[in-house]
Amino acid sequence: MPRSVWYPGHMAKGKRVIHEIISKLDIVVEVRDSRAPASTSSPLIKSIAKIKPVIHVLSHKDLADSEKLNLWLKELKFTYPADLRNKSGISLIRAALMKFRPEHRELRLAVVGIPNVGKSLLLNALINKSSAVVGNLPGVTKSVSFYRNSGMLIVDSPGILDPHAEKGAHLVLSWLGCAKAEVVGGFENAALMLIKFLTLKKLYELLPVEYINDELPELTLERIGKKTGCLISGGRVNTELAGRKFIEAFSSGRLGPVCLELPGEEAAIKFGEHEEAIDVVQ
Ligand SMILES: Nc1nc2c(ncn2[C@@H]2O[C@H](COP(=O)(O)OP(=O)(O)OP(=O)(O)O)[C@@H](O)[C@H]2O)c(=O)[nH]1
Ligand SMILES: [Mg+2]
Repeated sequence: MPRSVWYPGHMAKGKRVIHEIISKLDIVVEVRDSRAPASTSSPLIKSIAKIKPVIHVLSHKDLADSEKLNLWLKELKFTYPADLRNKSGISLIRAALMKFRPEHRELRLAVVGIPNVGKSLLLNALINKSSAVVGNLPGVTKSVSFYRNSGMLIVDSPGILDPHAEKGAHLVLSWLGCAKAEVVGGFENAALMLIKFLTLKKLYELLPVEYINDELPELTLERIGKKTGCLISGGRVNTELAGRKFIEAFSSGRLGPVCLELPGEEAAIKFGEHEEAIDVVQ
């Protein structure tokens, strides 16, 4: 099966439009997720940073392991952690942005990032209005749109992924709800890889069962399935549903705070053995 990723037309178009309007902006805000500050970086940000000032917002601070997040904050420049649901961190971000406002007009900025990191929620907080649509699925914003208030003209943009990224990068994103699980072989596969990852990192507290078999993630998923009522006839476990429930609990923070990677680490995960599971999802 050919190697492919989730890269629907609205992402390609969004990328093109951002590049078209970039020269008219004063600054760009990149949103990443505090739980994986490297894996959730935007594939566009390096080229944008060559031509415009950029500040970085690390969303989901409320769901991140605070000690590990602090290591990232020491490492990264122009970076602001935020709990966007509670609007904590917004005044510092606004103050940092307003330094780039020209005297004669409002500040023009764009919010960019991969899917589901909180771009639209940040935009709403900055303009003090619930104008942009927010939703807990990747791919809610499908086009570039403009919003205005509080001395700012802000461009919201669709979440854009790197179509050439490693499979491991997409796995991490699927655990956080930033990429579709179908791309990495479905929820069962994404969950098995997450169990494997958490076991390798000895993050047992994030696994919602007591007995964990280090060698057999399938057994752990089965136990999770039994515990969460994912049973089918004959007392067997619906492993796809169990995987879905586990991934949803993990990504929503119900299993506890987490930071999947540390500064200096190359990537959160590199598993090559399931390459054949990759497929196109539109
Ligand atoms: N707990 C928590 N949830 C957040 C935070 N930021 C965003 N969310 C949630 O993440 C989900 C995605 O938020 P959006 O603002 O729609 O994300 P987006 O980046 O615009 O997503 P796309 O338009 O799909 O690319 C929503 O359910 C938000 O409530 C945060 O700091 N903490
Ligand atoms: Mg959005």
